[in-house]
Amino acid sequence: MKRKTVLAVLLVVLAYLVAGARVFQLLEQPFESSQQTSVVEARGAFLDQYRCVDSVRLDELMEHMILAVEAGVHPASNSSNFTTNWDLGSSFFFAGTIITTIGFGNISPKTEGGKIFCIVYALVGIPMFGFLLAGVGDQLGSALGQLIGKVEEIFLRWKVSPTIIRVVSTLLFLLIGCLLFVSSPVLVFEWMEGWSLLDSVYFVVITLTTIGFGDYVAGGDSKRVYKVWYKPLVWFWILLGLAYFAAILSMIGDWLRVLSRRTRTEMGGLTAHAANWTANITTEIKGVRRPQLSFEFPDKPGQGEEEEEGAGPQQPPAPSPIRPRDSQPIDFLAENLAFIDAEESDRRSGRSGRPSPRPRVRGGKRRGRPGHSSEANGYLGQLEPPGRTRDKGENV
Ligand code: Q6F
Repeated sequence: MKRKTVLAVLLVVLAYLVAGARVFQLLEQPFESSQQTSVVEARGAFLDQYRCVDSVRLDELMEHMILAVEAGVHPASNSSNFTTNWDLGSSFFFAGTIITTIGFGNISPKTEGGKIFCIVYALVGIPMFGFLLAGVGDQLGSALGQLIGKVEEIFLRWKVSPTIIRVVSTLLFLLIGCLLFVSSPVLVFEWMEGWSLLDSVYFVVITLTTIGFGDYVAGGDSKRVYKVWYKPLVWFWILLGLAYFAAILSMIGDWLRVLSRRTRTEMGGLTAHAANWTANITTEIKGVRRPQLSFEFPDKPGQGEEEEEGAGPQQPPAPSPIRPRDSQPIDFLAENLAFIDAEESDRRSGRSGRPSPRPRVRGGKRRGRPGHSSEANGYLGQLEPPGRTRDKGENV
């Protein structure tokens, strides 16, 4: 990616961060103040009711309780109903939050040995899990692809236009995936955890994006007795759901890239730069495209970055002429999909104007979480909406 582009994207991300910060502040700060007031009131009421209690002693006790909670011990429980955070099931769960990079943080190592082992465990486990996820994504992609492929065949027999088939396939991919990995788990969580609908959806998204706040943890309520099948089911859901969400996030990334390409082209239609853009953007997108799962290294270690700065005009993507968004929404959607497709097949067939037919690995550095980088990015590419991956010829 050119340095100028990086700066532009940096600015957009900064603006996004500031805007997000402002919104969160407006939403959360009033609630926080009300909590603050209520806790001060409760303390006052307690001291009023039990006048023999020394307020300094009370504060000391509360400090102690807070420390206990931070150390993962529930201060309210007496020694008879003491529950450990580190039984085998919980430790297994903890290991899972490491290698998936979800990192809920509801339990974390407090000892030096635990922290050191955690470092080593993560460095080996995260790539290993990425490898597994790539395989799962691959299988899931072909399973979903087969299903949707049947629908596509029916549509083809009806002589429905490829454009509509493409849009329908993408929508089906979204719909089936959401049913399997969002809606039904949400119902299960509402039932098993007693969470509200919002809390359940929030948990699903925060978990499968691997953000993992840890404010809600499925299977983490020590006061509940869970069914034996529940935690294994959550594990299974995590495995498949992570692969699905990775594909969704990658798809949204594709859309954003197309959007930025369009915006730039439309804004600059009158400037002298216009002619260069297709070439530039093509290069950029190719640079950022997710690499296929590959353990090969780039031909030469240092190759890349700078050479693209001077890259001459490249073949523009064949379909998707850029014109203002005056067309129907479905056309707009299909055009963008077609554009992404063109990029994809361009890249696959090596029509990139680059000597090396191999996708470069450096694209793997983007997209946030470490677990989703490098070869793990392969799984982003494995599970894709049908019609985009399978070259049927009739789709473009
Ligand atoms: C679980 C558990 C949760 C909390 C430490 C995420 C893997 C399912 C537990 C699960 C077990 C014990 C999730 C599995 C991953 N949950 N106890 O297995 O006191 O909170 S604790 Cl949600 Cl990555």
